[in-house]
Amino acid sequence: MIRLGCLLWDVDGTLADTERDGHRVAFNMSFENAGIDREWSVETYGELLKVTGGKERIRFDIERGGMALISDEKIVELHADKTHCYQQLIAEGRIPLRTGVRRLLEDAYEAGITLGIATTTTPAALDALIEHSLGMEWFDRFAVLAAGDIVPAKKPAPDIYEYAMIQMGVDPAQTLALEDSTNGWKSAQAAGLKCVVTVNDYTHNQDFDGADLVVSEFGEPDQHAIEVLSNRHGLKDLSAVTLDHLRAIMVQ
Ligand code: XBP
Ligand code: MG
Repeated sequence: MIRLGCLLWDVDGTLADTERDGHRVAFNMSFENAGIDREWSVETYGELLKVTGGKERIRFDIERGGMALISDEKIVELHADKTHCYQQLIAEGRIPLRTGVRRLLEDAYEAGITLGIATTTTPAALDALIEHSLGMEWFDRFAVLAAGDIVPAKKPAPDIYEYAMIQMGVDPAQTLALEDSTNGWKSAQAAGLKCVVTVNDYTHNQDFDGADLVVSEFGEPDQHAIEVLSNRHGLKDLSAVTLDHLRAIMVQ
């Protein structure tokens, strides 16, 4: 029987709703700091999210004519300032964890399940979120923090998941990915992983065909019931996603 041995967590949109009020705001701050006449609205940012990675997203906006042409060197500089702005926003404690994230992390940690991070975001941005939203002790509780340019191809490529699993020495068959976007789900799927998706305002209309479970949030058992968008294993009692549900997915 296959057991749940490892949980691999996406960051942006999964641990916390960082995109609209975190990354987007930080990009706009960096554009202003650099004297670039461009502001990404909530709607525009939704379109740009189809490209993962901040530097890649800026380049994409330039290529589609949204932002004036700047050199690759300038993009790297701009993105470094964006990361700095993002760290400041996170340090202000603006972005809480999504519901159920801390509960699931703590339950899994106490159960001895290996925990890891597989994200497209920059390591410094990830570190800020762990320090200010999760807590310093989590730096030691994750077996790997796989992030950003550590692999050449970002999600939806499987590289970051594969890298994380090699680093941790875990078996894909015992590993479950937690994601929020179609790019993330495709990345996990291509790495041979089962996947639970927790959608948000930017991703609820995306395609998650074949994902193991798709929910509005992980939720809390003593709060309002979550919305279940897809439940291909027919899991019961889904008013909130629990560690038992994640275990049940692995034995299917
Ligand atoms: C989300 C992303 C990232 C962030 C910005 O990745 O696509 O690009 O929006 O991060 P994930 P950087 O959901 O896999 O965590 O600007 O630091 O690249
Ligand atoms: Mg994400």
